[in-house]
Amino acid sequence: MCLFCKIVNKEIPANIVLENENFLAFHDINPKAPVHILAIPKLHVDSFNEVTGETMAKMTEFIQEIVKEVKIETSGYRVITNVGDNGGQEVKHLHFHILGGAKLKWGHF
Ligand code: DGP
Repeated sequence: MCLFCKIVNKEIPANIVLENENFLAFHDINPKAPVHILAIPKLHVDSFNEVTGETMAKMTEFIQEIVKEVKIETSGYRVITNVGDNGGQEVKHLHFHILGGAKLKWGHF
């Protein structure tokens, strides 16, 4: 079972921000910004390459709930999903990084 599936199953602890039937959000263990949350589908999907439009529609609403919950909706934030080697994806379970709480830098190569 993959690392994030273990977090879904509560076999590995995580600092949970929001949870519903289909999705889970928790603080990144190695934050790259003052706010750094990961949003994942509970059902395993390898990456953005495989996700369905149906799941993405629900994921969008879930991420919108998260940014309201942690009060970064108006100050601004960034949503990123890394895919594959060039994208720098380390954990092979689809996750969206939600970064905020400070002015973020841009440019990655
Ligand atoms: P990515 O490089 O896009 O696959 O990002 C994986 C992220 O997952 C990375 O920012 C660190 C985070 N991470 C890795 N292991 C754990 C863990 O056990 N718990 C938590 N909360 N985050 C983790």
